[in-house]
Amino acid sequence: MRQHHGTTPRTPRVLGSLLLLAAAGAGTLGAAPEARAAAPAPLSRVVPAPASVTPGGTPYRITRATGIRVDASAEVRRVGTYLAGLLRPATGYPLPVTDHGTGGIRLHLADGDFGAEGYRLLSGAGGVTLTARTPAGLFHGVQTLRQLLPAAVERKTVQRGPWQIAGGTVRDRPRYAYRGAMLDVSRHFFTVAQVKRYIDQLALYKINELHLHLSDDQGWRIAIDSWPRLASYGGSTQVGGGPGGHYTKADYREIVRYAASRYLEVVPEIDMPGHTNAALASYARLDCDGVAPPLYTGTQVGFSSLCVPKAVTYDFVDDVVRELAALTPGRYLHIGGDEAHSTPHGDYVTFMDRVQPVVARYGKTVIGWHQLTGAHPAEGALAQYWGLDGTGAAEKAQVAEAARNGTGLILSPADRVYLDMKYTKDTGLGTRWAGLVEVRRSYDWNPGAYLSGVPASAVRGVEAPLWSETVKKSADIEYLAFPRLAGAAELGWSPAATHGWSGYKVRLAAQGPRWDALGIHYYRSPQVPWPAR
Ligand code: NGO
Repeated sequence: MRQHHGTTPRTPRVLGSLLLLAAAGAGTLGAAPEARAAAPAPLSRVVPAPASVTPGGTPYRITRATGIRVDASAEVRRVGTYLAGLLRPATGYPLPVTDHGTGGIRLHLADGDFGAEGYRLLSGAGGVTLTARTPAGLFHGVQTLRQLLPAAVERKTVQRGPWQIAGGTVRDRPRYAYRGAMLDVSRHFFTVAQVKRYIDQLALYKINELHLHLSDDQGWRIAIDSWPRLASYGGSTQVGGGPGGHYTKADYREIVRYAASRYLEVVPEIDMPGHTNAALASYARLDCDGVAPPLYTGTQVGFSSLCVPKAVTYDFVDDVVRELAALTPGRYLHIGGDEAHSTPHGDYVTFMDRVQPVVARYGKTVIGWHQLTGAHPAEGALAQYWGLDGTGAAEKAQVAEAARNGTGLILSPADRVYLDMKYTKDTGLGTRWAGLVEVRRSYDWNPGAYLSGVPASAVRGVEAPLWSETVKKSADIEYLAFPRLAGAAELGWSPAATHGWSGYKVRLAAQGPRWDALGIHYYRSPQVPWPAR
């Protein structure tokens, strides 16, 4: 049967009820068949789970006549235009964005108890109103609205409706301000287009921080004008010996701009003093012995170090941090600090004592991997915990003590939210040094109570890192990220009271058809009751 393209059906009435039923709700004539059309998704069927849902009343139905009404503000209009862009291809409706009229979908800024990123969604027969204090809140509300529509709304060609949103109210705001995902663009390089694709996927789950791991032993990925060989030579390969690549400053600004248009802040990371072979290979004068090592395309860690006693090391750090800070409208600059196994501990502490003030001088807040807590974390610094259940008690205690002394924590426990861990022993991609991490294990933990001795207020959020030793293309990113990324997003956004695997797995299952429609290549975990394809 020819696919119906969402216009008014003109011929099928004579063909009998069967055909009418098939076209149910596709156009404006089919009043009777609509009774058979799928009921709208319940307001609670959203990932991350909303803070509160009050269902009730008549659904709103998006039709050819629906308009998107925005406040007279350029930024609200941009969010409205983004929403229209999401809905137009599959609905085939014009969905004009206007600042007048009544009904339809309204995006509205107002004071209220929304916080910096919260929103309220009110849905009824007459329309849907999203209200927030900030455009970011409206944007997150748009993601909720999007998930309440049938998965087919994500397709790029006209689909059958009806496009209904259940009646009622959603009141929502995040548990944590920091909800991140990290992409390692060093072990394998990813193009601007690939990063943008991932940004769009992150936005669907209200992730608001994109951490880019821009340098490591295998590749330096960001142009630094004062040290040009970092990118031109240090970026010229990757794990396995491929061509690598790097972002020009224009490329990088484009990533930052695109991320901002999806309300994500980019957190750039230059990993130091270890994980620096690409830099050491590019400039012999950075090496303690003045001899540049060859480029590295393997996957060992812990063998490289900047030369802590040399003055040129701090010229290098100053130049890199200054140029990177100038490209960064965001608050943070990540200085790595993990696995500095070839840096003597005293040197490590000296290095961090010198480098953290450089970050501050250029107006940024330090983030470091949690080994930073073994030095002297600067005031206001955040430490990113990447240990696992088996991490030694002394190391955990050190992190907890830093947290009690004011260091904020971002939680990325490797045996929960490292997206590069294999799901099962048969997963073709990824590694298993932190164990096998199936979807349930990834979801079922509480960031607020994860590390003992840590005050709840020290936990600033959750981040899901994706290291790319085995990850070469977007389909690889997606297979490892989905479904686990959605769980990490929920841990970051949803109140602890909403947490529960039995409810989550049902909401997660409903994302499957959406990922299919979006062309996201995901792992169909047997733990999740996916609808049949
Ligand atoms: C570790 C290591 C990375 C690896 C990753 C692989 C951290 C913070 N340092 O995490 O270099 O790529 O594991 O899972």
